[in-house]
Amino acid sequence: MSLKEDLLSAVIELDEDRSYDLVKKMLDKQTDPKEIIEILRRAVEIIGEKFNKKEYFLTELVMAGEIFQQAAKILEPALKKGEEGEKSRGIVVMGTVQGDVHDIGKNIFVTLLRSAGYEVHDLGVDVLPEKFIEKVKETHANVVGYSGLLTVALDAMKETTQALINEGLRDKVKIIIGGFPVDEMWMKEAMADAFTDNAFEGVKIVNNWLKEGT
Ligand code: B12
Repeated sequence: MSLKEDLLSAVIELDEDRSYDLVKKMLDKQTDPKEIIEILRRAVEIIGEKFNKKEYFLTELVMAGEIFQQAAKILEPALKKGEEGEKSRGIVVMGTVQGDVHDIGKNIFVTLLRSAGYEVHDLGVDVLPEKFIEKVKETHANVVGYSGLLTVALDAMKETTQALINEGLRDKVKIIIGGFPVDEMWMKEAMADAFTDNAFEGVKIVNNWLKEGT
């Protein structure tokens, strides 16, 4: 079995120690950290399928989230390599919107943004619109990112953008939304500027915005 296959099955089997050892081994062998993130993401997806088939339960999903988080911490220095000493490329305020606690995907996006050189203010999960407002004002952010995996997250996204409009901040930021059910309809309803269900793609979108100057 290759290290990649081994890592995929270690995460799916929720074997924490083996998962972290394999991540370290792969880094030692110069595997691209983005490739490792992709394996972790795929493992969580498979765990989700097992959950749907009732082979796994909520505890396993939570554990999968923790393994992902810890593995991402091991990867962060490698992802940041080459960016050291560079000044921030822009400021991003990010959070999983009110009513939603899913954060694995959000954390991937945050990790990738930080490794691409952005200053990211991660507000966590179940974030109220006023928290976004507060942070945007405080940091003079260029970009705001909403994550949401529940259908009800759309309402929270709309409310958050409405709050930005009410505060006169909407024209000062670009808004990107991501998560499981997001699509063009969500983007329009949430009055956002872009959507994606792929964190790597999300970083490209932010790069393009900030190249153009927000
Ligand atoms: C893991 C999981 C959980 C874990 C979350 C752990 C954690 N720390 O996040 C726990 C157990 C807590 C959980 C709870 C619940 N869950 Co849940 N969960 C999942 C599951 C299996 C996987 C989600 C996941 O992490 N995927 C992997 C990540 C990497 O993918 P991702 O989030 O899409 O992120 C990628 C992109 O979307 C993107 N991205 C994400 N955010 C952003 C943001 C931006 C700006 C950008 C650019 C990109 C980006 O980047 C990532 C990589 O490319 C999904 C089913 C599935 N297969 O998706 C259900 C699912 C999302 N959950 C669901 C439900 C219903 C719930 C509960 C209500 C269950 C319950 N009865 O209690 C609660 C809700 C609690 C709440 N208030 O939020 C439903 C949602 C249905 C719906 N449409 O509303 C799903 C779809 C399962 C199902 N089929 O029914 N869940």
